[in-house]
Amino acid sequence: MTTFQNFIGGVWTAPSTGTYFENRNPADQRDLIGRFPASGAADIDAAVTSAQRGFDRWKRTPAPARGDVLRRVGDLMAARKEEIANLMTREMGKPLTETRGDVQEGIDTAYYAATEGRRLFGHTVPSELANKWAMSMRRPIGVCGLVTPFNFPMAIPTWKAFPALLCGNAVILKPAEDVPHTATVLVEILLEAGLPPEVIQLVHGMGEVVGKALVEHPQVPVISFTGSTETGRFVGETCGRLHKRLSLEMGGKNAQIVLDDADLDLAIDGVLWGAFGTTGQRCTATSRLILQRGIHDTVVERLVARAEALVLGDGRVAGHDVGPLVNEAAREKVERYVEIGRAQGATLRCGGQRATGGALDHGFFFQPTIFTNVTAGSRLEQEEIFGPVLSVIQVDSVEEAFAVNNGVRYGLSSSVYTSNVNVAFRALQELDNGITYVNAPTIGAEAHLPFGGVKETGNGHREGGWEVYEFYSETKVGYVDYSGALQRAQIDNY
Ligand code: UN1
Repeated sequence: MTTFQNFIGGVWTAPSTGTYFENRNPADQRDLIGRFPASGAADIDAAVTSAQRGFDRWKRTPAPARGDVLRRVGDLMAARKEEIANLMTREMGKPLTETRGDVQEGIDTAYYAATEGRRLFGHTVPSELANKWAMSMRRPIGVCGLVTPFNFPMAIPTWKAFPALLCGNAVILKPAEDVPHTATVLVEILLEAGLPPEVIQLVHGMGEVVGKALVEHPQVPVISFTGSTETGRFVGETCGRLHKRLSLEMGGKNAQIVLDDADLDLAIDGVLWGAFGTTGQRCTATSRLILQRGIHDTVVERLVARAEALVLGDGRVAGHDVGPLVNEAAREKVERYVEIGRAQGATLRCGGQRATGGALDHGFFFQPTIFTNVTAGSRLEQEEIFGPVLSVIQVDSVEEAFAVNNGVRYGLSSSVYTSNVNVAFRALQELDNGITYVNAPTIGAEAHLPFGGVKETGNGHREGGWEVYEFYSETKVGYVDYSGALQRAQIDNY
């Protein structure tokens, strides 16, 4: 059995605790991937000390040269795409087609970051005084603590780490304990591409121990967290108290709206992919389907038939559509929500149970589940489940559809299927989400556009695209007065 280590101080190193946890395949619990460090707070201390040394050197490296490292990272990821997708599916379960996409999102993020090394734009603007120069520029901040989830084991760490590094910061990565192997490979690739070793630190372990120590560490001025809204609240309180810069990416209760005038084939393909892709374990997953009355019964009937035909199994085997949930706690949470749905009077149309029999008995499989007659405002309709459970809500009008979409505390993504261009543009304007798709599912964000949500999904920052570079850098303004005299702004010129 392989024992993996942390990467701290420029070397692969054992945890201060001397203890390790096991990482097993969620599709087959008999398959042990390896042992990973169950690190302690002392490992975070060591990582911070080293990262500060790394930062001191890296911040002086020109941004285009930092970009060159990230371009090589993209090349290395592309060369190893198939191998990485395989190990990702083995440790988190989603089918190979999806883990390939996950690696590709990392490659896209690397190449985007590489080009940003030649931009990192500031502004030059006229001064209100003669013979005076006024401009802004971007500066690195310091050591960034990145706490990442299991569902996109490669893409999400790259969304955070690559822009942080491009901006000249040092990074401490604390990956989810369900997917430590992917994070290990990512760090190997960064080093192979030429990143100076102390610029990146990898600390494995439990969120309550090392995630907490990282968030609370006074010498880590930047925290980026993707995970549950509940944990995000703790992270936010801590960072607020310590005056840290914080980006939060949290829960979702994303809806696909299908109106009477929609292309139903397209809408049904979309909801199947949005609701049951990644076994429903995406922040952007479709967990609500809002159907206008005229097409409600037809869509439900056809959708249930399609959901029942989905093939569950090991994601590395061709022909399997849906993989397992990531662990037993996730499966128990889904079961609890099935009970809540039943108790609140929703109608279970398919699924609702663990998927068992044969090889499925060894993994955390759960049947794709659809409830109809779900009432807006009920717990099933309001709370994030993070599993293969879709709630169908019937509405009479566009206005009611929009109100139901907006009637939750989350606001990540939404989708509307319609052939009416006016309604499509109204949806872009009126749906309270960070991302709205027209005639496409709630999932599928691209790496070069800002990603994030409103309300309790986020705290106003975005990942991806150009906006994330502002999060990972500090604005510095420079004034150069070459008049040779004292010029008093707001006084001498008025
Ligand atoms: C997530 O759901 O946690 O838009 C990230 C998507 C992916 C990223 C999802 N590109 O579904």
